[in-house]
Amino acid sequence: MTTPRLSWGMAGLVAGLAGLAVGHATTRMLGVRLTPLESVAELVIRHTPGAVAHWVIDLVGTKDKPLLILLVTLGMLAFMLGAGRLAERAWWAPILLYLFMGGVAIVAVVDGDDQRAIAFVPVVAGVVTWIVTLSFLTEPMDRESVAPYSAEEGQTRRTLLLRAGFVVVAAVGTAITGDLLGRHRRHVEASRKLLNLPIKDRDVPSKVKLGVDGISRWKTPSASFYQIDTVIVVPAIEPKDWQLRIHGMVERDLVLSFQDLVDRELTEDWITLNCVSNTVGGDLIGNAWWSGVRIAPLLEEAGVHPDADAVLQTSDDGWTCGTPIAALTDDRNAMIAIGMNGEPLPLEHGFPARMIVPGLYGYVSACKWLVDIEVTRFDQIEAFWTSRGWSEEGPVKIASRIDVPGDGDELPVGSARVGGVAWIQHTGIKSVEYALDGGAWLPAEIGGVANHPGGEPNIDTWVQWAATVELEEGDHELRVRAISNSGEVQTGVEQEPPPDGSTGWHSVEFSAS
Ligand SMILES: Nc1nc2c(c(=O)[nH]1)N[C@H]1C(S)=C(S)[C@@H](COP(=O)(O)O)O[C@H]1N2
Ligand SMILES: [Mo]
Repeated sequence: MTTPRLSWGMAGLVAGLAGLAVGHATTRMLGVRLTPLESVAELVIRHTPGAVAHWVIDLVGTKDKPLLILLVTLGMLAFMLGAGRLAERAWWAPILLYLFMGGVAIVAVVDGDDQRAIAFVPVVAGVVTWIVTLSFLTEPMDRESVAPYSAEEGQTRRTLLLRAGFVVVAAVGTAITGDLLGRHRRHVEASRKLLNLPIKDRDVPSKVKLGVDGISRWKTPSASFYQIDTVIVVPAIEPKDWQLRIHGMVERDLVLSFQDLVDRELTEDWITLNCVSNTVGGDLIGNAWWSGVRIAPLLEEAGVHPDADAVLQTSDDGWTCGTPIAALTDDRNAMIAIGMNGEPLPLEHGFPARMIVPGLYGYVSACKWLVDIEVTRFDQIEAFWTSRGWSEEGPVKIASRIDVPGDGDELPVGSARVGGVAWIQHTGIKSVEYALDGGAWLPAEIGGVANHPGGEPNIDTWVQWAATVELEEGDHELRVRAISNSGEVQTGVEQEPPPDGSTGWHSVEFSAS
C-alpha cells in the first residue's frame, strides 16, 4: 500500500504551520516589530503601484490590510501543501522551496525599517523549523516507500497522525508562549516610556568634535550602541517588581526598590564602555551619557568588611561578574545606571538598572539587569567569564582605531582628512600619533581632553583624533597609536582578546588615484 497524496500534503501543512508558529513566537519574544509574514505583507504594500492600491482600496475599503495578510497566508498555505507534495518526489525539493520562501522574507526584512541582525532571527528559525519538522513528519512515509511490504497496514498513517498531532500541539504552545512573553515585554516597554526620571540628556560638548566625515560620532546613539550579553530573550523587568540586594561581607544588608534608587542623589557622566572581546580596529565600544546612583555611598552605608576585595554582581538572567571593590569606591563615577543618553535604559542595555564602572571592561563590571551585589573576596568567587578562562581583573587597555579611510578605500590623490577614536578610560588619552606608509610617527589633532574626572570630555571617555595627509598616487598604509595621560605608549605587540583584551596597532591599507 502506498501512502495517499493527502498524507504528504498534510505533512507539508503541519510543518508549515510549525514554522510560522516559531517565526511568530521568536518575533514576539525578541521584540522584533514584524513577523516574517507581516514583513512580506509590508514589502508587498511598499511595492504595490499607487494605481493598483487605489483600485484595491476602492474595492474593499479599509479591509485592505487584513485582506493582504489573508492573501499572503493563503499563498503560504499553498506553498506548504506544495512542499509536502514535493517531499514525496525528492527529499531536497521542499528544502529548495523553503529556502526560496525564506529568501523572500529576508528580502522583505532588508527592504524594511529594521535591519538589525536580530530581525532576521525569526526568518531563520522559521525556515529551520520547516525543514526539521517536515523531515520528522515524512520520515515514516519515506521508510515505507523504501520497504513497502514491511509496514503494517495503517501503521504509517497512525505514526504520521501521532507525529502531526504532537507538532500541532507544540506549535500552538510555542506561539502562545511567544505571545505571552511578547505581551509582557510590551507592558514593560510601556512602563519604561511612562517613567519620568529626573534625568537629562546632554548635548555633545562642541570641543570634542573634530568634524571629520565618517569618523565615529563622539556620543553613540543608544540604538547603535553595541550589545553583548548571553541571553536569547532580553529580560523584561517591571520597575515596580525590581529590587537590588546588597549583602555578603557587610555590616547590614541593603534592599533597594527602583523608587529608592530614583529618590537618591543622581550622578550623570560621559562614560565610554567597551568589550574585552574587541579585536584591534573592532567596534565593540560606545560612549554615552549615563545617569545613575554612585555605588560608593551605598557600599559605605552597608559597611564593607575590611577583608572584602570584590563584589559579585548578579543579573536577573543569572549572569555574574566580579568587580574589584577598589574601583567601586575610589573617586571615579562608578554607578548603578538607570539612564542612558537621557532616557531610561533601553531593555537591551539593562533596564531598569545596570552597573557602569569607568576604566573596566564590561565583562568584569557592567552587569545589566542587575539584581544582586554580594560583597566578597576574589578567592571565593567564580564569575561567568572568569570561569571560562578570562582574567579575573579587566582594566581597559589603551587602544586607538582608524575610522577613515576604511581598509581597501580608494581616495583621490592630494590631501585627505583621516581620523578615528582612541581610548583608555579613567586614565585618559594625552595624545594620538599616526604614521603614513611606515614613516615617522606624527602628532594628530585630538578632540579636547580634560585630564580630570568630571570635565568635558573627561578621562573616562574616548577622544576623536584626526590628521590631514598628502597622498601620492599608489598604495598606502596608515597606522595609529595612542599615548595616555600616565605616559603609556600603546604597544604594537599583537595580542588576541583572550584572556584580558587585545593589543596592537590598528592599520588600514588603501590607495589613491
Ligand atoms: N546580564 C548581563 N550583563 C552583561 C553581560 C551579559 O552577558 N549579561 N555582558 C557584559 C559584557 S561582556 C559587556 S561588554 C557589556 C556590554 O554592555 P552593552 O550590551 O550595554 O553594550 O555588558 C556586560 N553586562
Ligand atoms: Mo564584553
